[in-house]
Amino acid sequence: MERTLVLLKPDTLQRRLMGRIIGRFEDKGLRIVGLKMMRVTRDLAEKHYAEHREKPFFEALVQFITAAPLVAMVIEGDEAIETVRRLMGTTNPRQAAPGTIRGDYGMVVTCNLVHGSDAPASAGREIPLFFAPDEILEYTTSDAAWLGA
Ligand code: D4T
Repeated sequence: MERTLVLLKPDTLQRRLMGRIIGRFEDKGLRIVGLKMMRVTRDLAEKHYAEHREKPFFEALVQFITAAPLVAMVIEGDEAIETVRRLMGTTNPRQAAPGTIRGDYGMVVTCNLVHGSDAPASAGREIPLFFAPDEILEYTTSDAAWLGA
């Protein structure tokens, strides 16, 4: 069982797509074990996107992610990291496959609706940035036997 950090970025909330996008993860059979709405500070944004600090788009990215509230989630499931990344689609929404979240809802690379950790090491670094241990709930669902969860 794996855990991954998922962010519904500010554009998702501004465009009132939060319910539909959370539904994609639920429909797939993944389990949401942490969820909160928050306004990301500049300090947290810079930590979360530290690997992009030298990139030309870094400042615009930090401005965007701190501009309005977002939803942070911890999602759990077998191979949750890769499964979430597949549901999200590629980084540039214009090139993302139809049927993926970015492919169905996005047009702008900065405003690409969702974030999902890209590897176990990233998930291990990112989850504690956004969640205290007691904000993550241990539970199972009644359909777990049918979903390998
Ligand atoms: P995140 O990290 O948000 O899940 O996105 P990806 O894993 O799919 O893509 P990334 O880390 O390469 O980029 C992080 C973030 O930066 C924005 N971005 C990216 C941008 O504004 N301009 C760009 O040219 C690129 C490559 C989008 C996602």
